[in-house]
Amino acid sequence: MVNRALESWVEESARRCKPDKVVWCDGSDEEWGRLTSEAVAAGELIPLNPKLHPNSFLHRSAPNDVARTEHLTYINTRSKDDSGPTNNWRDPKQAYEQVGRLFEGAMKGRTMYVVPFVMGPLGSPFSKVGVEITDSRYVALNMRIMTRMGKPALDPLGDSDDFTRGLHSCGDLKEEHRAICHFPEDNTIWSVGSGYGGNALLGKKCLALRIASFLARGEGWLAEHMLIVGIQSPEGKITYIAAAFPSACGKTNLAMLVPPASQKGWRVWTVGDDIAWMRIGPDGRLWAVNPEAGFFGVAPGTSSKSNPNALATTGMNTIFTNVLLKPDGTVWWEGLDGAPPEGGTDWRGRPWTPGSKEKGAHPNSRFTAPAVQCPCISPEWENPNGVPISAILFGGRRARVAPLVVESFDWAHGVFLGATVASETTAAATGAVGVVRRDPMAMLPFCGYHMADYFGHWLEMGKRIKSSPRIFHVNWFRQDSSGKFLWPGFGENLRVLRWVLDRVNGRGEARETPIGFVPTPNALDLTGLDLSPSAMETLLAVDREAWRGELPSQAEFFAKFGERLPAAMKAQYTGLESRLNHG
Ligand code: GTP
Ligand code: SPV
Ligand code: MN
Repeated sequence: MVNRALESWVEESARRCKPDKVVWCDGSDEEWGRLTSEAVAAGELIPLNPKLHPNSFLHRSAPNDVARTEHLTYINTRSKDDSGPTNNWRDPKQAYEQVGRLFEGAMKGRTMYVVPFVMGPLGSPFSKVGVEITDSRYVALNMRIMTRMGKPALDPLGDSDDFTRGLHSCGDLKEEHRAICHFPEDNTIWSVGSGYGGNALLGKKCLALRIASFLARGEGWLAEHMLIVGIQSPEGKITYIAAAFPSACGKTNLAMLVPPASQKGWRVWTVGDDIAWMRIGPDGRLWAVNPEAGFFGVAPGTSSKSNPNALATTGMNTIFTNVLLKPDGTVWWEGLDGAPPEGGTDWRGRPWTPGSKEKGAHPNSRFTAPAVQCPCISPEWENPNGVPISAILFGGRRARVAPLVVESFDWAHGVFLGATVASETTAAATGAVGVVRRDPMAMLPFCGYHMADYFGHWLEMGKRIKSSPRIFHVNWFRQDSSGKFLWPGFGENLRVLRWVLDRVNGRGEARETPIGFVPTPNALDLTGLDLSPSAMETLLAVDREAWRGELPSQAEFFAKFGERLPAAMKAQYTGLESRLNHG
């Protein structure tokens, strides 16, 4: 079927970008074979050892293009106010003009790929169709793994013009010629100057979070930077939770958690590792789908000990980006099992030995792998109706202050816990690493509209959900005075999840503190865990002084929003202040 709206937009884009040819992607295996062969011939992909990594490839990006560039990412609403104080903004007319110039002739000598895709399970009322026009084979191939790409998208689209238009070109890959622009009011994304995941795979952060959060507010649902996981008890009951942690703060790991030996009979099922779209179902509960079809996961730190399921997922049909290449055609990164290899080629293509000063893999090196290959993928992961969510976790990377886990008093207080998440920055975005910043709901870089309105939307959703999920805050990253993590994390996080489930089920002991309910010393099952009582005490402590010290930075953050901050959020802040000072 001919879709006139789509065809005329492709023609218009081709007139602007002037590619040598236009290729419509169908998402077939034949196409994958052709594009990967072309990419290998062009030096964009290196084939890995076909015995050990069948149908898998290494890609090395430009050294200045290895992470999201938040300072060059824009929400271009007609009114500046609507994008809010936490987003970069440009006037849409000006942005189309200025960024349009960067696209002018940008694809000369190159091929323009037209990549139709669906975000969400096929046939689901949650799902959205997008089309990305790109001059990057690497992007087209990644989109094949990360989305339902090609024919499966054109069929449901029919002749409708209701699709997100994403235009992408690598341009000259210079940061000074880079812009990742969102026009939520036009359902349009223009991204130029980067080939990196979050900047260039437009279905992911650009559509499924920034554009989707804008649509979700209008349509009464939630688009969140959250994993979705099912936790099966020894009795066989599966409870689903969603969790928002900032980039490179543990979503993929929690989504694929392997219970430690002491936790007999427990199992974990992965539904999603990065993004959740959540709607109120006919029963009044909150239901979630994973809009993605693959994982774009952090490689460093992934090992058979920390995340065996992720390793198994990457066993074949995987694209690795910016990892180290070993002479035998396999890959390596810091934190993978065993001793570092004798030698290899680092992420920049230079010879590397364990004695090298620089890392072999970039700290934000990644794997792109199909979700179906995950050994613990949930049988429900493509259920068009999603899975029912019983608890929501917010979390951050905090060396101090924030305890291992705290439960909110109610929904509005939970929204406050989410709104005040603070976390140390990571290598997932360019800029300094390890600096504490406010990252509300882990959505600071991904909210497509005014953050104060987003808080308001969360508060409104709470009023509409019947038996709303309980909201918690967790922190796996508390350190001792020598900088060592106090909590073992990874599989052991199940112990915290079990307390969360206990609370959901009206059990689980807790003490009330000014910041919320914290487990009593015996409420967590610590059998088989080698953890000193004093470490546990620190992990569950709520230090009034330290929390009073948080207040000015919370107040300063909220002050950014002025009168637009919902009164209920102000009330939560003054409530905390008075509990800390007088409680
Ligand atoms: P994005 O894909 O950027 O959104 O990240 P993510 O939230 O999925 O993060 P991921 O699970 O990939 O973890 C990032 C880093 O944190 C990896 O190096 C992990 O090894 C490490 N990590 C994950 N969970 C834990 C934990 O429980 N404790 C500790 N100490 N480190 C963890
Ligand atoms: C993140 O940075 O949160 C990621 C990787 O999940 S990216 O898709 O590049 O945004
Ligand atoms: Mn992410």
